[in-house]
Amino acid sequence: MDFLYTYETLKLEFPFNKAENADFIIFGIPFDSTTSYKPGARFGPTLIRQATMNLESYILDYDIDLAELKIADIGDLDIVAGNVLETIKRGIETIREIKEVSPGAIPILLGGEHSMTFAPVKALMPASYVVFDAHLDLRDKYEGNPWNHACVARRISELDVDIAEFGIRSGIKEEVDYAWEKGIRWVHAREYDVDKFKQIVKKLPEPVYLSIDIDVFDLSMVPSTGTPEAGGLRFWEVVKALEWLVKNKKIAGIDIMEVAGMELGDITALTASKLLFYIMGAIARFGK
Ligand SMILES: [Mn+2]
Repeated sequence: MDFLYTYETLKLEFPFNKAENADFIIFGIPFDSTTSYKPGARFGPTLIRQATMNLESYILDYDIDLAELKIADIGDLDIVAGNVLETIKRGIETIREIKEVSPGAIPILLGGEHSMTFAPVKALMPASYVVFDAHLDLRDKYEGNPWNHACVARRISELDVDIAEFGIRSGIKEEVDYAWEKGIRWVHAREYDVDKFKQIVKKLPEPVYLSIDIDVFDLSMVPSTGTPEAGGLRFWEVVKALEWLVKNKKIAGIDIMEVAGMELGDITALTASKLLFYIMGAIARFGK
């Protein structure tokens, strides 16, 4: 199967690795043209894949071997540097192709800047959007651009999708007011725990799209990201919430975004790759 806008790149090496009848279809969007602080998210998909080479495919606490799952990696999106909308359009097209080839597959997007999350959400039209992020991303415009990474949750809110945000510790008054008006629930990083996550997410309609901006973690774990913020979450308190999520809600799609970096072995990519393995393992182990 050839996808219109993807090309071969460093691929995750799982034995199954074909799109037809896959359970998980991974693809990258190596795009970072609206990044406002630290650049490098265009290298995220490659760095995450490369970092998985450090990991065992067997997940100890799940007794699951990812090598036995139907995982396909279809490569990276052929992006248009500097052109957010054209790249999003190609992303939407690719997600639609994925669903045609393998209707039961869960697409997993590796970013790339967070603006790209609009593509899978628009293509999949889930009932809810659950995001782990340091930032509210509810600005109407940033630097004059409504498609800036800082506006992605706002654009998604306009699709009539229920939204809940976790691990937040950065935003402006306009965003807080907008969240209040629109009934968007958000939990500050210092107030976050798995019980709060469950209380909010259990009320959300299915299916759920899950977005993880890697900057939700404390910056000591993810120094290479577009806009790092101190005071973030720890690894297991996110994984435990995700286990509950996949057990209790149908998942439409997933992304891991804003992994930047300039060198192989980057800490941020190592964090993201471990999370990617846990997400697939958790769905295989507990998923509904
Ligand atoms: Mn963020």
